[in-house]
Amino acid sequence: MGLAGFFAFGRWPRGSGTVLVLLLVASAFAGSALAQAPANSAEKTAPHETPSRTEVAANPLANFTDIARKAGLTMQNVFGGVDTKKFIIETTGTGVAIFDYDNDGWPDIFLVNGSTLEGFPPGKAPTNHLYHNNHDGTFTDVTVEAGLAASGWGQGVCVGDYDNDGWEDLYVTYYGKNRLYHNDHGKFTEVGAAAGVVCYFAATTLKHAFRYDDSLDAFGVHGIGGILGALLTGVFFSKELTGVDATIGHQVFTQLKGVLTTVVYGFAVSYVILIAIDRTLGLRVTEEQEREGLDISLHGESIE
Ligand SMILES: [Ca+2]
Ligand SMILES: [Ca+2]
Repeated sequence: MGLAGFFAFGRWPRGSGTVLVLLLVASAFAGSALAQAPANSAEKTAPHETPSRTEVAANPLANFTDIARKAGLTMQNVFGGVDTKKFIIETTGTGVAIFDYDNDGWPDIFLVNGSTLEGFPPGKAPTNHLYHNNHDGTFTDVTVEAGLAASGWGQGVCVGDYDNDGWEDLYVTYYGKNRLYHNDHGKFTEVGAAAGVVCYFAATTLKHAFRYDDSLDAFGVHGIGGILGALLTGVFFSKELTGVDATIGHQVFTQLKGVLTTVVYGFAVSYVILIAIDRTLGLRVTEEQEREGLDISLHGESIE
């Protein structure tokens, strides 16, 4: 009978106080004995006993100490509110890549950073950070020299030598525009930016300057962007990747010939199609659609 069973009897007989004390003492010993019994039993039968906290503290399986500041890893990771977070974007966190960006045989550290809903004054926003391994357990922040001082809602990063030149490149994902960095002997260049800037220029300034209207900005984004991409393919040409024994200059010239051929072919075929449509369905949209612009009237899109 346990203590609960004893107290359930209600009124106790006269003189039962002594009995109660004895039973309490007995129960305490019994409880102690019962508590010990399974442990003793398990000690004999279980091949791998779970160590107690005291034993773990005395013989730690792993012992990690935060040496980040001592090692020079002093960046502050910013990601949304410090005390409270309102939106999912504030909770997704960033990423890290440990890779040998300068090919010296020692792994370096690239840390992605985020932002806050309030934002920061110009030039004050937190950036990603690249730390160079000093070969002695310490690191040096080389973010600016390496060309990686970018801000935004960074989400993650992956490493890969996409052009097979022996230097590992970076792809950083964002809530917003992702960034592809080409590693040129330890100096990074964002190659994705070139395409974005040129296409934006073509779809806005060029479009207004030449007073043409093409739905979905086919010429500015796909035409100009495609030409740039074709030419940059020659710039980032690699013998190791293609197996073709040629120089970058030769490959750029080859790409240029391909671009010119495509432009001439595209112009000729488009002209034939335009003539055919003009004589059958009619080429022009309504005056109202023309006034509003094809991007908005046909697709509801615009670039400001
Ligand atoms: Ca290194
Ligand atoms: Ca590379």
